[in-house]
Amino acid sequence: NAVKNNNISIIGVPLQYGADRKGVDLGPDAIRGANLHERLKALGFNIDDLGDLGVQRMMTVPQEGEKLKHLSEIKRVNEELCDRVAGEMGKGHFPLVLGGDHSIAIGTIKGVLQHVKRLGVIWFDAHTDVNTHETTHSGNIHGMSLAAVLGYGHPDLVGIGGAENKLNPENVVIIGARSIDPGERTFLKEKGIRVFTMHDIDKCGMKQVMEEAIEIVTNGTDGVHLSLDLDGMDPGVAPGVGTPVNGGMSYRESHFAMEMLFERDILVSAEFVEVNPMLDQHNMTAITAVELIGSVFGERIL
Ligand code: B3U
Ligand code: MN
Ligand code: MN
Repeated sequence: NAVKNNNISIIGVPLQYGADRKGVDLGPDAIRGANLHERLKALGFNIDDLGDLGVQRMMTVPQEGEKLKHLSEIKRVNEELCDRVAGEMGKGHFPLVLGGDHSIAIGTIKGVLQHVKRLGVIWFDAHTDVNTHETTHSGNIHGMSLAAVLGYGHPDLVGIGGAENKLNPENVVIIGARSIDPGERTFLKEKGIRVFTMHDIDKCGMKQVMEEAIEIVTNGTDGVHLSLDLDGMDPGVAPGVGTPVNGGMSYRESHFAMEMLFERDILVSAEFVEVNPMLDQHNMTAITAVELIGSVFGERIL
């Protein structure tokens, strides 16, 4: 985990097909460019940057009648990511995955599941990403990745890294949600997934939300993965995202949550996704991402 393990393996995934929008493929470089290495090295970690996975650069047009946009390239990249993450964990390294759109959570989580069978997941997001091929309106796979790792959705997505490897809904929490589709609402209720909406954060405060969340993701598990979509934060501090939603988590709330994760020492892996430099202002969203990463790995004010 983050404290005992001194080796962090950085994997960039310049994928934009899950969002069907250019720019988010530039996320990994923008995050690196905001002094990621220096920051982590200053905290005493050894950094092994594996570079970016190869992704088809051409933005292909979704095929006629193709309900899930760019399914085959997304599947291919995620399978490669799954292997890469599993390989780094096998070496005892902490995988830090940089997106790319949120469809890459499928590859990351399936890779972690190869080593940590009973895995808890904290999903920071304005959305809940539990659409399936049956409920999606957009056809964008980044809105389906959490459902896929729970074992629901298109067989090509569920099958990545083995359909038998999946999360237990009892050990998954979503934090920061404020845009949920009707089909997702049904799914969340049916599977009993705990969602801490912005309403809950306003009502109870981030400290209590995180305490409850940590209890859920650690109960009977052997490790926790953090999947952080930058659109979970308020667009005022993270404007460079494809689907901004007003009323998000503040800079302070988000940092406090990351600091609590470090204090509890529960993470085995993390990913930061949906940074879109083409929509950003002064690289602000990438800088915010790196600052959050700093807090996850132990940066303190004093
Ligand atoms: N739920 C919508 C919107 C969305 C999901 N994730 C993002 N946007 N970033 C969908 O397309 O499934
Ligand atoms: Mn997301
Ligand atoms: Mn989102």
